[in-house]
Parts: sequence; structure tokens; C-alpha cells
Amino acid sequence: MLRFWFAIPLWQRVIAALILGIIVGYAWGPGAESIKIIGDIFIAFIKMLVVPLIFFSLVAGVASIGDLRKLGSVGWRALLIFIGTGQMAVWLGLGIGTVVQPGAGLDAASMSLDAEALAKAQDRQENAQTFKEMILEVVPSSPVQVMADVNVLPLIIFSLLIGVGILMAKEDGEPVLKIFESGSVVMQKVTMIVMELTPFGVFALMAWVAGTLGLDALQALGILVFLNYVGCLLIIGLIYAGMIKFLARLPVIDFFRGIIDAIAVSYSTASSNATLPVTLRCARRNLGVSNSVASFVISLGATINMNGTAMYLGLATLFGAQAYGVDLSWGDYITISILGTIGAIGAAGIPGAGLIMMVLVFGAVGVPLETIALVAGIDRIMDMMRTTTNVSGDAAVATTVAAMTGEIDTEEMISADDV
Ligand code: DAS
Repeated sequence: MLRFWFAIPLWQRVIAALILGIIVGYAWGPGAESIKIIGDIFIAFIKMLVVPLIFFSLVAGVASIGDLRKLGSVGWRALLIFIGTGQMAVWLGLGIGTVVQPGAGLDAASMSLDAEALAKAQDRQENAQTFKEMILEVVPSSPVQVMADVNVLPLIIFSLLIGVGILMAKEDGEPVLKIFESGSVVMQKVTMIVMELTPFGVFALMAWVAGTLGLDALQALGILVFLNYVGCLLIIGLIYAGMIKFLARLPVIDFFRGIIDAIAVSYSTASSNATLPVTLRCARRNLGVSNSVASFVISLGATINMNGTAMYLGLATLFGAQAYGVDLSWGDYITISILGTIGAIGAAGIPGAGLIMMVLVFGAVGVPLETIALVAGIDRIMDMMRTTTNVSGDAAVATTVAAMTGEIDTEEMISADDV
């Protein structure tokens, strides 16, 4: 039985659990709330991953650059494009969420079972930190306390500093680098174990949502999935196509034809890391990108360049605020844009990373974390498209930087008549 269960791809088990959960919840009604605890356990395991996953994958990601000088002409161009497109992506998500208001029809507060979480979130809204307090809080004055409080922003700062410190320590830093590299692999395996709980968590959460909030919620979640796809397609079709056409000055069709394998693998695995070997092969073999640029930019991109995730963090935060009636100021929008970009940088290239990063953004603007339970059931469907966007972005930035630094052999580039 177990062998049969694991023989089915996880994403198919999740979709089946999603449909079954909706049917059972709709038939069961409010009583379905009694199995929500299964979903809460799943969410608790997700929250368990946040700190160690960010810490090990970011430190290893930065330290694996190998040499600070490597952050030279290729590196600063790639980092500028990563951060610039990340900001564009998160503002796109905020724009779509503001215009469409996907969570507005949902009176989730009335359904909320976690009154304490709601009160805490509202308290956070009323006692919003001053900008000065926020800046001070960014400094990881007590790294252990930062980890204990799951304070992700100072944790990311601390992780980046450790990564740079390992680089500067050169041979002396080697033993520490090995620990973080293997720690990063271990944490990805632990995340894969937790992700095996997804079908059970999804079933329970969707039954709870369908049974307590009914069709309104399902309709709102359906709109959220649709907007997630619209936002991702706009990033791919406008930002990345524009980058290839106007910065790399290469044929856009040939670019997308060249990465079609990476698109297929990223969509089915929902993991940038799992797709990395395919993305590298597409960039080298089909797009003519030099080995050094491809391996540096795409490996770094798989760790820190996640524009699909950044867009989603903006969109989902507005969804939660609208669903729970939390009013957001322009200052909150700025906070979301900064944390959405940073959350995307901190997210590891594995399934569910965006779901995990919501903890960071929601907490900062007073959106109840219970929103995660609301959207966890449909996250995998959205994650597949977010990952496709992230991987397309890694390939687009590598191709653009290679074209800008003369590290591309356009003769090699796959073209229409090659196929
Ligand atoms: N699954 C993540 C990735 O591998 C993206 C996400 O969770 O948003 O890129």
C-alpha cells in the first residue's frame, strides 16, 4: 500500500486531497472544523522549517560564491537585476491584489478559530512599530533570540554576514562552509519529509474551509490561484521577455524554446533546486551561455532569485488582510515590498518555500498567520507556477548577463529551424 502511495507523484496526491477535502467539507458542514487540527499540525511543521532552512541555505548559498571577487562584473549585474526584478514582481503582486481585492468577499474573522492570533495581529496593527524601531530590530543583536522569535529579517542579515565571513576567512572558513553545505542539504531533505504531510494537511484544511466558510471561500481561493497565474505570466511575458529582447538583444522565441525543458521540470517538481541541473543544461546547450556565467548566476539565482514567490508574497498578504479586515497603510505596502523581496531571497528552492515565507511578511504588517491555513490547501497548484517563473528568471538573468559581458555564443543558440 505504502509503495503504491509513494509511487504517485506528490502533486497528484495533493490535488486529489484538495478535491476530496472540498467534497467532504461541503458535505460535512461546520463539523469539519474538528479535523482542522490535522492542518494545524501540518502548518506547525512548516513553521518549524523557517529558521534552519533560511540559516543553512542562505549561508551556504552566499559562501558557495567561492570568492568575493567573483561578485565582480558578472556578480553585480546579476544582483542588480535580481533585486530590481524582485521589487517589480512584489509591486505587481500588490497592484493586482489592490485592484482585484481577492479576499474582500471573505469574512474570515467570523470563521476564525484562533481568536488569540487575531487579537495579536490586531494588536500588532494598532502598535505598529515606528520606522526607527523597525530599523533597529533588523540588527540581529541576539542571534539566538532572533531565531527563537522566528524574526526572519535579522536572521537573513545574520546569515548573509556569516556567509561573507566564511568567504573572507578563505581556508580557515572551509570547515564551517562544509557544515553549512551539508546542513543545507539536510534541511532540504527534512523539508521533503514535511512536504509528504501536505496531502493530509491539505485535505483537513480544505474540508475546514469548505465546511465553515462554504462556497464564498472556495470562490475567493479560486480567484487567488487565478491571480497567482496571471501575475506569474505577466512577469515571464513582460519582465523576462523584455530583458531578453532589449537587454540581451536576442530572439525571445528562441530563448523560451531553449528553456522549455526547465519550464516542464520546474512546473512538475515545484522546486528550483530540483530543476537546477536542467536549467544549467538549457542555458549552456540551448542558449550558448558560457559555463562560468551559467553555473554562477543560475546557482545563485536558484537560491535568491524568486520573482514568482516575491509577487505571490505581495498578493497573498493583501488577500489575508482583506479576508481578515486588516487595513494596510502605504507604510505597510512599503514594508511588504521590502520583506516580500527579502522573503523571496531567503526562500529555498524547494516545494512550499513561498508558503513558509508568508510567516515573515504577515507578522510584520499584522495579517493573522491563520491566513496560511486558509491558503495552504491550494498552495501547491500556485507553487508550480511560482517555481516556473523563478526558474525562467534564473535563465533570463544568466542569458542577459552573459550577453552583456560577451560570455554567450549565439551560434549555439537553439533556433526555430533547429527543432
Ligand atoms: N517552490 C519554490 C521554488 O522552488 C517557489 C515557492 O515556493 O514560491 O522556487
